[in-house]
Amino acid sequence: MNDRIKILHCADLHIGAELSFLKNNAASRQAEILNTLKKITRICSGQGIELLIIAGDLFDSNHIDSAALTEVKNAFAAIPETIVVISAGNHDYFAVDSPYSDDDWSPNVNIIFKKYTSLEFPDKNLRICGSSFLGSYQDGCGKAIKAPDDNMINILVYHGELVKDEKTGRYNPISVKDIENSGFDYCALGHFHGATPVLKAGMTSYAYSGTPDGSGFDECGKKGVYTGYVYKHRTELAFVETSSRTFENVSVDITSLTTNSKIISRIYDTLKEKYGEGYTENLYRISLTGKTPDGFIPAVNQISAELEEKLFYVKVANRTRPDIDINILAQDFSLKGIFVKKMLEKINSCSSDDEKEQYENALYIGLKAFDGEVSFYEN
Ligand SMILES: [Mn+2]
Repeated sequence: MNDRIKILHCADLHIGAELSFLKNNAASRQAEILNTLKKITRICSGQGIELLIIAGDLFDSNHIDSAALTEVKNAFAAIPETIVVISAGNHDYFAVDSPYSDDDWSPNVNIIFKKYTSLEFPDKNLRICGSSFLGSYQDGCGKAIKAPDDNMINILVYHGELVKDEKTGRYNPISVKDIENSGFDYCALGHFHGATPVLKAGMTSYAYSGTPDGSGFDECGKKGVYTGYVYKHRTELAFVETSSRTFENVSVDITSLTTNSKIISRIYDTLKEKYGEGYTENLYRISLTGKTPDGFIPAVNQISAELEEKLFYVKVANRTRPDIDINILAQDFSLKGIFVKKMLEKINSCSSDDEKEQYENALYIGLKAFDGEVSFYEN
């Protein structure tokens, strides 16, 4: 009898997301994300994965381009030995007009089309319970999340938010208590795009695999999937990177640099050091920080344009401060002095860091205005 099952757990690929912020690169990034699914199915065939779990939001919506949909179906049809289980997430929730209602998915594909249901694969000694979204929001499954107490390997495939108290979430909430009481051997979770380690509550292991390939600057760093074995009451799973390139927020201190070309070299040096030889392939949001000599403003548009010749995607923002003593300025009996004094009062009464940063920006842009140097697109 099978005492373990070899799985690959992924979720939240969001195939078909528009990614319009990437402008000219949006279409190629969409193609890369589709390609990452093929990479995943190649891992399945190459490593003899018995069960491929997709824990929701495979698609970004139910209106998926038919060519992309065909490619997805073909990718699963190409791994007939692997059982594929797909749950529908809040983005690709199950409905009569969703791609999951099509009747031409290959026989190895099992789509969960209920809020909660179970599937059995007796020859693998495997039971899978799954939960799919039937709309954009969904109450949790609570006490229904329960595996029979038997010798089968019991796996839960669940798209939803992990919460402290299941009454608080709108996205099919599940609590650690629910997991602890569930009796499953592994809970494969989807919805949060950052991977968690494989955690344990009671006898049940659980993890978010996160998205296999990022699609925004809120999803920085390496992305991937979990692969390995699920046994009765334990797992042996490892995180495998699948991202084709990464999103990175990077701060570059340009204190004491006074030309745009020196700033550009500093940026390249920083990226090379942090991300190694392949650094040009990533997507960067770069913040210039530090103090600049009074009167010098880095030309972010020019810097961006030059960086774009080498980097796949880059956006540069100026967060530097002029190297001036603001408290001395505030004592000045001039309109400028009064402005600085008033702004410092505002800054000191701010209740949050975000608010403080906004007023600080206003202060420095205001100071530049006194010198007549503010351009329309100040950032
Ligand atoms: Mn989701």
